[in-house]
Amino acid sequence: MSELVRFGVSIGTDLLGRFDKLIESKNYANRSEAIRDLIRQNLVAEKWKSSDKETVGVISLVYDHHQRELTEALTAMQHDFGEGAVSSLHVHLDHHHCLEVIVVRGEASAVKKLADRLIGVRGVLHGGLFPTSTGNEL
Ligand code: NI
Repeated sequence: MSELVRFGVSIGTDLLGRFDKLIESKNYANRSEAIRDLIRQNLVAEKWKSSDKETVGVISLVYDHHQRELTEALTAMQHDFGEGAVSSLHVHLDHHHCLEVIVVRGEASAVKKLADRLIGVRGVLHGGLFPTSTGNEL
């Protein structure tokens, strides 16, 4: 961890009051930790905007595994992504439905493209991409 620096921030009382209520509801121990998280959130968001930076994403898919050739299609797409498809977790939700959670590492644009392809497969009922980070430069 790098050296800590203290700095002053000028902010209106109304805005600060709303911020304090927000961080209290999110159980932050103090303003400093809340502000650090806001900064990190913005840094991660910026990284996802530049297509050539290495990122980590979590893709979730809920699907009906009785849909013909669906599981094969999802598996083939992950194989095509190679080592970038780091790991996956499969949950049998009920007789029909499965939840798959896939951790993906690679350039943001490639991860987004893979997520779109997976979510677009017929029989996928709900899907999402949670953009996160390698943890570097945070
Ligand atoms: Ni299943």
